[in-house]
Amino acid sequence: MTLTGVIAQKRQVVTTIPGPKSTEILKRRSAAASAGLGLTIPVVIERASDAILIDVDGNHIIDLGSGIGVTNVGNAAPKVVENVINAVQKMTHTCFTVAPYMGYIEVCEALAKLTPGTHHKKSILVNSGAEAVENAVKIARSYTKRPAVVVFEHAYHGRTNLTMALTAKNVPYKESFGPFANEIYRMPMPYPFRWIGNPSTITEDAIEMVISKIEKEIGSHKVAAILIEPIQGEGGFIVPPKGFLPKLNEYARGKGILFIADEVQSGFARTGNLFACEDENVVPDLIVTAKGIAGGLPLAAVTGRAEVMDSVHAGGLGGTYGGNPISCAAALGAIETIESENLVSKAKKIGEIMKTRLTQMQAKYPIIGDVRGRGAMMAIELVKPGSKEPNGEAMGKVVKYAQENGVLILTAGTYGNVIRFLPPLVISEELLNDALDVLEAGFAAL
Ligand code: PLZ
Repeated sequence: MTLTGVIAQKRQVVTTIPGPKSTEILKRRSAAASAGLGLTIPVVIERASDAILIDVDGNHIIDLGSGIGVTNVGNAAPKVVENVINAVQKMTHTCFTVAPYMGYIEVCEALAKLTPGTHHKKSILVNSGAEAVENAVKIARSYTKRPAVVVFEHAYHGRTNLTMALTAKNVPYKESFGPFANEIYRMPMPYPFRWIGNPSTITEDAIEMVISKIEKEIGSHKVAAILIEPIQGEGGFIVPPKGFLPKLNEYARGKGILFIADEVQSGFARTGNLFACEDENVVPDLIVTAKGIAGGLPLAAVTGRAEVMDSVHAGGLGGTYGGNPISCAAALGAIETIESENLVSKAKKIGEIMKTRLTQMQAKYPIIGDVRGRGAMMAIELVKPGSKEPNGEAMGKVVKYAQENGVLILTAGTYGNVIRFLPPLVISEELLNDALDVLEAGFAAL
């Protein structure tokens, strides 16, 4: 496949970062685009392929963020590009609820096959993770005829009004944007690194706390859904302790509460399984997917038990662009690539390399308090040495060092002190190790 042209998968820094051209264009960005938009790396990207981003000054930057966990199959993956070109030449839009087309149906069929559980499943397709989460809540309320939704500390579910209410962190996501939707109840999250109780009984203790709060403070008969990220993303790649998700799922089932897995960030081969839930054989009633589903085109989905998905009255679900034909074609290309390139096992391998190297760095640099994650969804939490006090300042310096040396890394965490890694799953071991060398040099330079 040469549709996108081959870009050498090699880091190359040819100017200061940002270079002169980026600096000029960023002035236009400041003048034209809202100051409310964040900025991770001050460069302007002109081209990209696989795990390399090329800026307008010709710097080749290693991408360890995948556009926040989106380009799992690599940037401009050949099969995605080919499918998009073919699709856009056939039609641009009809609106699936006005006049349907094949791609949407094929994506729903693929989701039914790929998501956990062998029961009959159906899907709806929408445009963003937040929109999918909102729809999952609508569907759960419609099916159960109950109002309440249970969410967790450190959760991130989106920036729309309902999903802001579901999201935990105030700044930057919620500050000054209220009032928020009601009937949302936040539960303690077992965050192993920061758990104040006995670490050996964290699962049992956390489950007991959550169940007690649901029963005493809400009433389980009023709860439509328990919504959780199987590995929390923006909250700092918090991996719940073993047993927590299965026990939560079991409790929900016993009470007629729907278990909704938000796999927007953890899904599509990211964690070394197709979905993070599979690690403990958890079968959610509804699963929310986005990001990695379509290799960079906007698409998201809610997939779930047919009787739940069908409980909504006809016309109750929809949207102008949801499941746009171009995005569906991209998704089919991405899914094909995940299978043909064995990206599930590549994610596992990336996880092994990262875990080994990050643990070695932790032994050398005591500001790395914790190394955690699964597969190609790994993170380190930075602290003041000898304590668990968050060290956002060191995080900022390491990230800046990496950027200036041609490596894009993302941050996360309720306390603003987590460096997270979400490399494209097609990244070569050589490129990954080069990026980790830069990271290590960043720690040495502190
Ligand atoms: N659920 C678990 O990770 C998106 C947000 C980036 P959208 N996370 C990245 C930012 O700063 O806005 C996310 C997620 C989980 C839902 C969402 C929301 O997905 O496609 O951004 O709406």
